[in-house]
Amino acid sequence: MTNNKHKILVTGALGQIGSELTEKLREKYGSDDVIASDIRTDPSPAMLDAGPYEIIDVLQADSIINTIKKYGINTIYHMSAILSATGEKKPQLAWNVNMNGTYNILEITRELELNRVFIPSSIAVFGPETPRENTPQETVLLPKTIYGVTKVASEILADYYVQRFNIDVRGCRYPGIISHKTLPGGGTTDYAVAIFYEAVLHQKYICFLKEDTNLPMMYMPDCLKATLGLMEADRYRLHHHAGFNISGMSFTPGELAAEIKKHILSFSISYLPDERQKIAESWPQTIDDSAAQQEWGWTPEHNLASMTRDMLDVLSTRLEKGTLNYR
Ligand code: AKB
Repeated sequence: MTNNKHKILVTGALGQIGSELTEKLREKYGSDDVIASDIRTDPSPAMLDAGPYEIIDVLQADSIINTIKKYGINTIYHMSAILSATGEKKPQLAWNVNMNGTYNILEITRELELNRVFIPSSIAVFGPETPRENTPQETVLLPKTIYGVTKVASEILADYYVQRFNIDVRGCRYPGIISHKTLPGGGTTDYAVAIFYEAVLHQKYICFLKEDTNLPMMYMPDCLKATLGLMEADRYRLHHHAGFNISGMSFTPGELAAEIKKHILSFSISYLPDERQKIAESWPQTIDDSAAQQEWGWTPEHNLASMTRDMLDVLSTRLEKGTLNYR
């Protein structure tokens, strides 16, 4: 980076990943140097206490520019997005937010000569024509969801900005992310979070995917490790930019339920697949992340057993204290 002091803007900072990423970045770079932003006008008192918060609609370039100038921002983590399931209900909204929001961020990065920008991608870039086992870094990208279409287009656009304008854009293809601080919203992999809350609260869960639907997943600590690891990597070691495959673990709802049952003996699961099943079936089952390993040293720390233990410990403690809020 040209300017050594990090001044960071996080868009989508009230979302599942954005909220924990903001916290992590504040631990690392200091609260005042990490500006949280979201379109929502109702940040929690905790978020407001923790550091600067700005209301930003990523479709309004002017408000992004004003915030960047106000705080002297030089790095952006662009976490706002409409995910796969919501995208299928509102394709026009998904295109608008995901494409025009990303375009605004890239253009502003170019115009204002910012140091670096993170634009996440997703396993949704893949489609049924892609090899589903050990999905390679370079492969067929023919998604069947509008979310996937916008993520493929964003990866290509980001690469264009890297080649054409020498901008430092980075991003990885997130799998389903499992976490216990902020609930996910509108994704196909969201069952893998909901199941834990239902297990702790009611000891049963009705899953919207079939029992044997194997998908790539990752625990939040690994998601944050990957995001920061990629952003801190030496630019000259990177041959890829905005679309690194990253792998954590893969499991089916049946396997996750069996793991939860080891801790909660009375837990039971039933299956009522809905329209998200088709999306899940178009995605890979396991991911080859050797490019991320080689170019910036990526390795995950959590597996199904350690993630399940941790999720249940945290949520059970919260239930005991009366602080478990769910829907
Ligand atoms: C979704 O399910 O849409 C997201 C994703 C895999 O990007 N969690």
